[in-house]
Amino acid sequence: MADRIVLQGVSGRGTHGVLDFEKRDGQTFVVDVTMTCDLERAGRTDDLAATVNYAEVAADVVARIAGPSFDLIERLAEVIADDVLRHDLVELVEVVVHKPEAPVGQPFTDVQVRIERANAAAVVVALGSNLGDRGETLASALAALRDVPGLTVTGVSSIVETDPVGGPEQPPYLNAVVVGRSAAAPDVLLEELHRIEAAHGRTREIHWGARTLDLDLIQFGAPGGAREVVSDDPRLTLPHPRAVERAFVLGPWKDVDPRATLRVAPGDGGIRPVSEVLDAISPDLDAAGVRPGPRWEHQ
Ligand code: A4P
Ligand code: MG
Repeated sequence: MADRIVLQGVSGRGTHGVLDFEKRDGQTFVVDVTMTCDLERAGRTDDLAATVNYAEVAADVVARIAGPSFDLIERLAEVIADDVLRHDLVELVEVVVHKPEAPVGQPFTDVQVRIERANAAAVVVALGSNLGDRGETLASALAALRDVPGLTVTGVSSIVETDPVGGPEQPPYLNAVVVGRSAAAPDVLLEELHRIEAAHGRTREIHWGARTLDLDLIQFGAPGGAREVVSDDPRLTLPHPRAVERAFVLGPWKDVDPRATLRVAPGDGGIRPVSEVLDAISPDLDAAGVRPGPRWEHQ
């Protein structure tokens, strides 16, 4: 996939530079941004929400040029790249900062810094609890997830209360879904999830039985994207094989990311919007035993 949005020659006055007069008088900076992202859905739907709004990116760039002064254009390039990578669709960004009036001391036409940065993989984690103080457990698990090295939480669903699915007779669950970006590999992230489960008193006696905390890795990498991981390894199956049939996962997932997609089969045709999969299995969440739950504690 090599779709790109190229934004060139965004310029403004800024005070970046090491020398006093640069910080005092300012000068012109020019920025080019190249974003690698999957534009097929935008092309098919003609929907602005399915792409990256380049006007927004340009406004962010100008705000950084005119914003607080940095000594180095390397730093300016880095913060611009960080801003662009907040757009979920962007997989890779190249930022070029030109400083054509730089105090070089010799005749020259331009000096540029060019950097390339990749977005970490988009990940989806489902939380469940049906033993003990369920709300407190979910809140504490969320705090622990925010502390996982290499994991950035970008969205948290509302909590739902759900009838148990499968297993022996057991109390109702509280479920929620967290989305984020992981710089850590899938197996490393799973280990962290297991560590958080254990820290919350999780034991594994009965398969599908009641538990203080269950953390499942639902998806690693956007379906069809460069960092997607598909695996049938029983130690880590991706995407999670039962997510596709579970309203208690799909409901909160759609809540936190209405545009989310899920791989239901191999190949390009096997990627479906989560909202569609949910509608197909249970158009009525209440009838599927998924009801609004309590608010998040201490958030
Ligand atoms: N494993 C493989 N793939 C994954 C993955 N994508 N994410 C392995 C997480 N773990 C994965 O899981 C067993 C093993 O699966 C792990 O050692 C891991 O290496 P587990 O958490 O020890 O056991 P479990 O949770 O009893 O089994 P499992 O298969 O994870 O159960 P589910 O599918 O999570 O179902 N009803 C409601 N309403 N709400 C719920 O949250 N949860 C379950 C558990 C049943 N019914 C429910 C709910
Ligand atoms: Mg589990």
